[in-house]
Amino acid sequence: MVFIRGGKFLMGTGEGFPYEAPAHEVTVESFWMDAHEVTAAEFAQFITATGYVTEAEKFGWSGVFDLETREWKRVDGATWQHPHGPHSTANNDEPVMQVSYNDALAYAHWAKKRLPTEAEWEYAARGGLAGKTYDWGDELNPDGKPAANWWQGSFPARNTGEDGYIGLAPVGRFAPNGFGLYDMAGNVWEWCADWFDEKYYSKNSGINPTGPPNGEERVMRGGSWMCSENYCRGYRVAARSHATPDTALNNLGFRCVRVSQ
Ligand SMILES: [Ca+2]
Repeated sequence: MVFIRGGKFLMGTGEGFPYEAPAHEVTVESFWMDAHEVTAAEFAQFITATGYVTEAEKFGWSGVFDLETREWKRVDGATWQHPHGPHSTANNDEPVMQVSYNDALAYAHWAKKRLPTEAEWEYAARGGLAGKTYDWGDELNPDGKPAANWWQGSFPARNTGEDGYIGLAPVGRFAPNGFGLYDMAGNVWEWCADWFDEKYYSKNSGINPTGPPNGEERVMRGGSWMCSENYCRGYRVAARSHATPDTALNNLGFRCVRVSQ
């Protein structure tokens, strides 16, 4: 885990989607954060230790974006072990996917950690840079090269894989941000603890905000290998997304935090 020294920062932006505004001052306390997304190997340890059954396994199906047909599908037998469908196998060093918010909470509890608040997540993702579009700066392709695993080309028709990955990447293949955190942009979306409310930024107190008291969907941050310039641009550091707590997909994972190492 990486120590994130608390501080004050400008959360959100007025330059993205309306629910990313207004940019507002937020203070967070110090915490430790997983340097990379929870991997399939780490999740397997949790399953072995506890016998936990994920929601996708209980439902018998999950959401899969099919790279062949370029569309989202409901796929029977898609689980954390078979993230793209029953004929696929999770690689140990890839982020675990097909885990719901509830599954992520169960893992965090077992690991004696918790999910980051949305404010902690964005503070950590900014890596000490202020007011930048990406966690590495303002240029989409610094030095002419993609700095994270996202979708180059027009989603969903064309995927050039200029970053080296048509689909998912193992964790830690791109340079870390200023705090030493890997893949805060792209690869897989990451669950945050908060309920999602698109108007929350104009309501929160600015001191260790923990999100709205209730809601229907949870926050996801960071974007994924499916995010492109013509679509959600979810790899921007202020980008927000959301899903119901039982949602599991093959571009959605998580990482954990805790107050002390
Ligand atoms: Ca890619």
